[in-house]
Amino acid sequence: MIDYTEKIPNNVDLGRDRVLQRALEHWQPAYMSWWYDMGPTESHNYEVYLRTAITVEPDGWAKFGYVRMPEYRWGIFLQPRNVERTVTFGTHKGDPAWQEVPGEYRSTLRRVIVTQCDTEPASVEQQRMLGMCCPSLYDLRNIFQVNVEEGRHLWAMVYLLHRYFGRDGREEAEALLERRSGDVDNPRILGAFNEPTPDWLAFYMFTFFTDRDGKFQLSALAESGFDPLARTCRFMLTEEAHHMFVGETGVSRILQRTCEVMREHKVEMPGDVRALGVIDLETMQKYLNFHYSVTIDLFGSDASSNAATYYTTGLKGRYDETKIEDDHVLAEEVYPLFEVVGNKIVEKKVPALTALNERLRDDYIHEIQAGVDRWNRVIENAGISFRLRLPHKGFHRAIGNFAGHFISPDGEVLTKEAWQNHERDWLPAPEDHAFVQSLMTGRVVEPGKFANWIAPPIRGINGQPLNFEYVRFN
Ligand code: BYC
Repeated sequence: MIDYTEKIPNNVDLGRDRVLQRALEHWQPAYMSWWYDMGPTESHNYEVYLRTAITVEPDGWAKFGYVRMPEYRWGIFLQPRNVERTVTFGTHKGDPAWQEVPGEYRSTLRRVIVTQCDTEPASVEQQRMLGMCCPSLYDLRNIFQVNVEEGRHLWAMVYLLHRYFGRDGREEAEALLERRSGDVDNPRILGAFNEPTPDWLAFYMFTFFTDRDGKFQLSALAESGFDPLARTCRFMLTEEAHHMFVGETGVSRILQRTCEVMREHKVEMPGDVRALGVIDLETMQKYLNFHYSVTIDLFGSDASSNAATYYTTGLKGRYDETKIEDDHVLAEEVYPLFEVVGNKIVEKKVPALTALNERLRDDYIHEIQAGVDRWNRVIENAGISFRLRLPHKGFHRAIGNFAGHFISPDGEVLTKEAWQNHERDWLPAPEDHAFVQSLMTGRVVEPGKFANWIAPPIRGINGQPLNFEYVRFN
């Protein structure tokens, strides 16, 4: 059990390292100040029915109860150490896993940790206004749960920076509280984390698509030969599952509500559907296209020498590395990539080591497709013929081989003009955003009530009923 009377709850024996403890206690007020400025708007007096980690054991790792959010106990939890763990891939394969940072990999490792870490506060910043237009208390509680846990993930990574990277690490930890999502002068590091999340449909799409990038990246880092990073990421993954659940069920509930209204009123045309106060399926497809394309950019360039270095040096593995049956060195392997030649997309085999970003992206796409299939079953069960589709992986890309090309959702290489002629059919236009936001002008906070554009969930949180008072406003 984690001791919650400590200033910084932890299972890393922080009390034994006074210097580190003081450094983190010094960072804590800066974090709180960031939370007050950039955390959920107007939430400081609310009491929220939240889960808090109390142990890192797989069963019963969290407890539920009301918490005033600024008093949430953001702690540092690592999965317990396995003393026999070895590096499982790359040139150090078979060596004992590192408990300290290997000097020669210090700056590379720091860069990977900072990039991961930067996404956590970014997402809180992106979502900070959404509580003001929530569709129910249940959903409000869920977004707050996601937000406090992203805050905890920031703590998890900042611990690594402070503990293992000395002064540079402390400076990076400060910079993490200074960058701002979407800021022109000091933006967040990765593209998708500078995009606004202006409404709840965007929020659910983000938690379905982008949090799942988090899952895949954390899984790859959980294979790291640097053991403290691996153990940190393992525990973060436990919390991540709920975030993706919020996204998948959120979109699913919107689809269900739209389909119910379409059937009840026998309407199909987007304008008629919108007139009934629900989100048309065509708009859902456009949001999907946007969130999918900006999220697959997060995996980096298709061919990347950085990715090869991360792997060979044992710092970042593949998804489910230890379950893959091959030599875990990949010196001889090849992997297919796609590139645009003239007006065609052609396959090209490259050394598998350089294609590791693409491979992780493909693993991700495979899992995403299964989620989209589940959404389509909601539409199919309502007897409606529309189907959601993942666009071609070259569609609307800003990173990698497809960047600078104009690829249609069907995978056709177009001219810039032809693409622009269709852009409004494929991506949310300002009027689509305006419509979605017009449904979300105020918040629905009566226990058990849900906004007209979304169906209630099947069950409440932690066995509580749907009309439970998930948030008390005081
Ligand atoms: N936007 O060699 P390349 C999550 C940069 S989400 C802007 O292809 P590499 C979460 C790249 O940084 C998971 N820049 O890159 C979700 C590099 O710059 P430097 C986050 C981009 O290194 C929801 C340059 O382009 N975790 O946890 O192979 C809520 C050359 O690129 C982008 C991680 O990403 C982009 N989209 O791969 C909350 C894991 N893509 O360094 C949380 C850690 C690339 O040359 N990060 N660039 O200046 C990594 O493993 C790698 O940095 C990347 C990029 C996979 C992101």
